[in-house]
Formats: sequence, structure tokens, C-alpha cells
Amino acid sequence: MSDGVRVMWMRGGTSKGGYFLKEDLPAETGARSEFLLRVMGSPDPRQIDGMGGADPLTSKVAVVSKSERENVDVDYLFLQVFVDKALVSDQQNCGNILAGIGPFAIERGLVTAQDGETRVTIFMENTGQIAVATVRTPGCVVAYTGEARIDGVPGTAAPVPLEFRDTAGSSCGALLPSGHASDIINGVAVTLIDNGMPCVVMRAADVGATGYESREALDAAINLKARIEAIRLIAGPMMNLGDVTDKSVPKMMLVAPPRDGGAVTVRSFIPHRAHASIGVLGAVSVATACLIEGSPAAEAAVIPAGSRKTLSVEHPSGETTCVMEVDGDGAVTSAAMLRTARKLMDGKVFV
Ligand code: NQM
Repeated sequence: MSDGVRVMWMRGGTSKGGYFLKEDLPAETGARSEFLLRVMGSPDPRQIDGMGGADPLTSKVAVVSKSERENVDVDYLFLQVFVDKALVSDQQNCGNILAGIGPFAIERGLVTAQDGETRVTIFMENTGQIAVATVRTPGCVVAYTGEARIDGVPGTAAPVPLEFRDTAGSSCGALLPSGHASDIINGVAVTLIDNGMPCVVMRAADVGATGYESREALDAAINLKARIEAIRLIAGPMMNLGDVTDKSVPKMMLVAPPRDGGAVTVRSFIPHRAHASIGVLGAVSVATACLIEGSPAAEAAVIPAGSRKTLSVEHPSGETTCVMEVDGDGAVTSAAMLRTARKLMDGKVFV
């Protein structure tokens, strides 16, 4: 490893991290974690001795390999490298980093590009579920530039649409692990939900927030954060996640009525820092909560009619649009979202 290890640094959606081929990393989990902590410079709030950006959203890793599964191109394991703790966790998935997996897999020769666009079927190892990414590949080469714009990222880039199916109960075993649309924890009505990301969804007003705060204001709100963390620690076991003290799930979602023509406004904690925008599967899970009768989110949300619902989730840096298909009973059967990705550097990292 003194010769360096091959890695591609990419922006995936509104996150950023190191994309590794599985074969380039230590096979043993403990050794892999030690290595990745050195790569990112953790634990250190500034990550000064590593590649991490001193933010959970820029301290992320993708481990990718060719899949042996039928009708699947690649396997993707997401690892969250904690910034200020010596912890590397596979307990959550990441739909933003997912946006870079298709381009990375093509660049590394795991998937053969078609002329025009290439669909890449990805097995998400953290949750055992499938996503399909469509990558623009004119002349069989990945294009990163284009006209797609996502809030939270300046400028435009080539679109990378992502489709999810069957994400319900990804980590908790059921969409509503407690079996209820609403539970009361510490006097606050919450929906415990997992449609790709375990989330605790509550009305911002019920915990003394507006739901329209900036990321900075939320990060400075010590009392609010303590109240939310107390709810999270109780919610963890109720969601079949066990003791979540050292886990990055569940995410805490504060909802309020939309202000800019969207479906709902969300401020999310991931789980100890406020998100600059919102996670991909986090947004899918909150949007799903908005569609559940009797949930606190449904009361705050404005939901369009029809079985194909375009839900704009407003967040601190704009909005994220989820396109949800619902069946005759109102249950979500698939979700799609537009992301973009960018190759930032390809080379070796030294530890
Ligand atoms: O919810 C942040 C992100 C994420 C996760 C987090 C994500 C998702 O914005 O699918 O994308 O919730 O830790 O990258």
C-alpha cells in the first residue's frame, strides 16, 4: 500500500467521495476500515490529514465489483467514514454516491458502454436491493457535461436518472417497522419509516422548529439537536435497528408545509449534522411518509392526484423531485430521481 491505492474521486449527486474497486481494497473488514480512516483523515473534525472534506457528505466511500448475480451488472457497497469518530459504517445506503456508480463502472471496464446511453443495473449491498442508473455514453464514452441541474450543485451536468423498485423495508424489514402510521415518542408524533433509508419523520413545529431554518441555524441549535437525538435513540430499537448510538441511521426528518409550490418542506439530520439538501433515499422515504394516511407528514404535505406522483421535496438548498408510482391501494411501487455525477480525479491515494 506504500505504492498507493487506485481510486477515483467523484461527486455523486450532492455528495462526494472515493470510488474503489473491491479488489483494490483490503479484503478483511477491520483492515479496510483502518485504511479508509487514513484515506479520509478521520477521526478529526477538520480531516486535515486526509481526503475527507470535514463533512459527513464528503466523507463517503463506494466499493464496487462486477456482479455474479443474474441480470445485475455491478455490486455497490456504501461506507460512511465518520468525520470525528474512528468509525466506518455499512449500516446505511447512499443514493447520492449511487449516482457515480454507473459512470465509475463503465470507466473501470466493469460494464460495456452502448453508443448513446447505457443502463447499469446495480445491486446495493447495504440493503440487498436493486437500482438502475442510466448513463449518457455518446460514442461509448461516459459524458459528464450536460444540461441537467440539481439543487445543491452549481452549474449543469449530464443527467443520471436513478430508478428504485422494492425499497420498502430496506434495513428495517418493513416499510413501517412499528406497524403504525404514527407513534408517539417523548410526546412527539413520528412516523418510523424505511423506503430505502430508515427515517423518523415528524412535524418541525412539534419539536420547536419551523422547518424553514438554514443548515447553519439547525447545526447551532444545541437544544433541538439533543431533543431529536433522544427521540432517535428510542426509535432505533423500535425500527429493528438495535442500539443506534454509533450508527448513522435512522435519519431525522423535520417536515413542514411547502413554501415554493412543492409537496413538502424537509430539514434532515444525518443524524447529528443537518443535511445541506436531502439524501436521495431519505427523500424517497419522506415522500412515501407524505402518502401515508394519518402520518404527521401527510398533514403537512400537498399531494397531487393520480397514480404517478411528482413530489417536489423542498430543502435548505432548493428542491429534489421524486417521481413515485403508487398502486390502487396507494402503496408506493417505484421511485425515480434525477441526479448528476462528475469525475473529479483518477489516481492513487497514499496512506
Ligand atoms: O438518503 C446523506 C446523501 C446522504 C444519503 C445521508 C443519501 C440517501 O445525501 O440516499 O443520498 O443521509 O447520510 O448523500
